[in-house]
Amino acid sequence: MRTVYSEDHRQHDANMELIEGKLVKAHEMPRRADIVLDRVRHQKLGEIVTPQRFGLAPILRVHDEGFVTFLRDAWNDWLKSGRDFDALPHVWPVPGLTVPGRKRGSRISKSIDGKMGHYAIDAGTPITAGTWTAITGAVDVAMTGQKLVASGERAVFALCRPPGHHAGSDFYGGYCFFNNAAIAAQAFLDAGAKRVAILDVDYHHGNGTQEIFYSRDDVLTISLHSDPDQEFPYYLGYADEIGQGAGEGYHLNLPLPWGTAWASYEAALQQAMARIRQYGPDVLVVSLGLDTFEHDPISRFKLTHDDYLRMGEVIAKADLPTLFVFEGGYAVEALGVNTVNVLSGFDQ
Ligand code: Q9C
Ligand code: ZN
Repeated sequence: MRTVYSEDHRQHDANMELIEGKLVKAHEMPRRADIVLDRVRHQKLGEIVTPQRFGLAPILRVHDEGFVTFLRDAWNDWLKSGRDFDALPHVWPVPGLTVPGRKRGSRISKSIDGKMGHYAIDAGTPITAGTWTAITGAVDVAMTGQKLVASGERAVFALCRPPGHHAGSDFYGGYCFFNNAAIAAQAFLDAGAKRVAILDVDYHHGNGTQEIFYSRDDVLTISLHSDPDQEFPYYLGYADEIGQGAGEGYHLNLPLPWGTAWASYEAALQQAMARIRQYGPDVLVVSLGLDTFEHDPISRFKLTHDDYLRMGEVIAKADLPTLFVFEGGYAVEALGVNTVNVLSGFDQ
């Protein structure tokens, strides 16, 4: 399988993140992509392709224009406000801090701090000098993969960084800014696909992807993740979230407890694959997070190196054109092996 990769990711290199109330070194770092690319080369997975440029059009099919403009200008606005370190939000417009009954966004403060609180879901996602270059580059990577799959390749790996699945139509967070997988899924539809399935195997709930397609039946979203009663993003990812309106029944959440190992993970994955078969999509997008690994520093599942080979084999059984989009995974030294195990398990 071919891998799409761009050096642009390197421009997003945060110093610190706020995690569980504490400032620590950022887990989402350039080395994550480097180590995966090294392993792709070492295992001779396939050719490495440089992305084309797509501009803002595919992004605006999924994301709100005000949100896109905010991200484009955020670093400059932050500099102008006199700060020279990474930008993190620190105040949020909870309902008690807004006029009762007024819709979210009816007043967005002109200050960068107010804007960040409006658009961010957490304080763990720094905006840096190179964030805009990296996030538009990540979309180019996903879109280039989408084009290759749409023109007949069986499977492609989009080595996107930063990740995307926590980002929704008008919010960022969980290390994510633009939803690379959702943008690719929309592009498949725009290119003529009737139905797209998104399978999210990242350790965390794919809340952004779910939000973007929640009222629609042309994209089936399925997420296997750590129970939001225990884990980020806490407020979404419960089993009773099934979609609304036309989307009712087209969004499946499979929350699993801390400590989950392959036996129960595989049972949930088989349930997901059965739902995908029943849906009969034209194409499958996999949000490929590797933070389910037993030694991930911020996660609590127990998958092993070999389990990722099996994961790839199980996903291949759907026998669909497949775009893998890289998401989370923070046990950096193991990330290359785990990622390429899924892809080579799939390719067998
Ligand atoms: N234990 C992705 O994997 N911080 N994002 C969690 C609570 C946010 C992870 C802190 C983790 C986001 C793409
Ligand atoms: Zn994750």
